[in-house]
Amino acid sequence: MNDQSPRRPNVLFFLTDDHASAAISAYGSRVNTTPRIDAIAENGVRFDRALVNNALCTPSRAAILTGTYSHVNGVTTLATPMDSGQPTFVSELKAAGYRTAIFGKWHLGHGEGHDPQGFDHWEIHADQGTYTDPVFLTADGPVELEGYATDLLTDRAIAWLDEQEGDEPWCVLVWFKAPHRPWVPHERHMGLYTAEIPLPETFDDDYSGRGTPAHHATMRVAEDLTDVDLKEDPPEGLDYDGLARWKYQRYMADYLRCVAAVDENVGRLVDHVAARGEAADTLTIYGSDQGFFLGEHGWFDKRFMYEESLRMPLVMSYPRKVPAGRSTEALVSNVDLAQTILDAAGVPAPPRMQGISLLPTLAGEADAPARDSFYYRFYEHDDREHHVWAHYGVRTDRYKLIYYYADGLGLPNTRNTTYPPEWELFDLETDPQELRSVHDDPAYRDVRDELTGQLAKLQAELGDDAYVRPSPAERAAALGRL
Ligand code: SGN
Ligand code: CA
Repeated sequence: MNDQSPRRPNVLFFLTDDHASAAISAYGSRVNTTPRIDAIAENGVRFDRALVNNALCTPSRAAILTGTYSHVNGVTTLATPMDSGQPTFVSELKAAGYRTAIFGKWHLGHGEGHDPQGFDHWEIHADQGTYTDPVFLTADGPVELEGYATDLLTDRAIAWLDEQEGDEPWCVLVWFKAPHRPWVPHERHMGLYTAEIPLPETFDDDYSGRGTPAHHATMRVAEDLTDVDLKEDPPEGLDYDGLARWKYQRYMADYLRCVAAVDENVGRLVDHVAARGEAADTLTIYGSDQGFFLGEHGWFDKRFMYEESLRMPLVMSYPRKVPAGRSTEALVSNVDLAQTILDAAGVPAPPRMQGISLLPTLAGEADAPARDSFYYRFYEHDDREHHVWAHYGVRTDRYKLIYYYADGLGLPNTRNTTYPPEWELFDLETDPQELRSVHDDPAYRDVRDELTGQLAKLQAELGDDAYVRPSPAERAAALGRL
């Protein structure tokens, strides 16, 4: 291949589990540095408003792979495995001659109809996976490996790349379990983050400006972290605030150590691709399946449509076609990634895909297509673990409207109760931390009415139905698992 001829890019796609942009220095982290993730942004584009359609692992991964919203791909909750026969960017790339592989967290179900399809090769964690001595499920059965999962996945991806012969481009997904709960660091990182980690400004939030769901959720650093998360006993005699602060330090130190291992391994793989002489023609993507609360509002976990969990970190580079060193505030989405990758590869996207290719935005085109409003829906209602209520909503450049629709789509909730629906409206310009809903403020009546209309319009455009009920299979799955 001569250097002038356009080459279809390789795709190197890192996805982490629960990595908030507040723990990435390219996004201005106050708590850590991530030089190798930052380097991807420096060589390409940092997306400052990349939003997920449903801030939970399984649904977000299904949206990323299929380029569709949850009501289209059928993966609404953690308990709804994906029909993996539906078209994904990977299956389309493979059909177009790419060599394709995935290493790491899949979390979209196992067995016939749910195992990865469209991949030449797959080695995946069972469900959530483990940090140490992981078992990888493969087409030939389970394989037990000794070591630290973040390192091992990278080793396996490098080995697979080096086994490939021929000139066709490749697409490798390296989807880390880290830094998901219970945050188990490698020994080599235990010396990091021993100094005090600064608290986020909203750590002592009392939820007074929000509706019932924020009060009701059980994901408080002070109350809901367990022994497995904390790994040591707190000192005696701490009051509520003292205990909250001690737990925050414990939680964050391990979380950031897990991130340090990710950052190193991102670097290792990026360096390996460069050593293979493929840096210029590789589309490198780093993202996370959702954001995460790192003590903001006193919380860990995600699920809510609030900014910290709604926003995924997303940086991409593709030196042959994408100028270095830019950032964008365009409202982009996890649903856009499939079409972006296919566009870069010159492979047509199946018409059912519902996103927007980000390639024009990446290339810095002035008239790049963009959305002016974004649709979110979280389906698990009052789940057993964190008790977040089901909700949907719309986010625009300035505002966010959230509707907690309360009936759980007929899904069970653990307290066997229903709640009256509630609304929240945030003005992100005057209240970026979302501390005061202005839904009932007469000054915002017009904004509220406009957004309510916008929400209905988005649901109609995307084919979602506010009142749709789950299928019998979905309901059975939820009854068994939620
Ligand atoms: C586990 C975690 C939860 C987390 C879900 C979903 N608990 O159940 O805290 O919200 O996963 O996470 S744990 O104690 O078992 O770790 S997701 O990333 O898969 O959506
Ligand atoms: Ca996740």
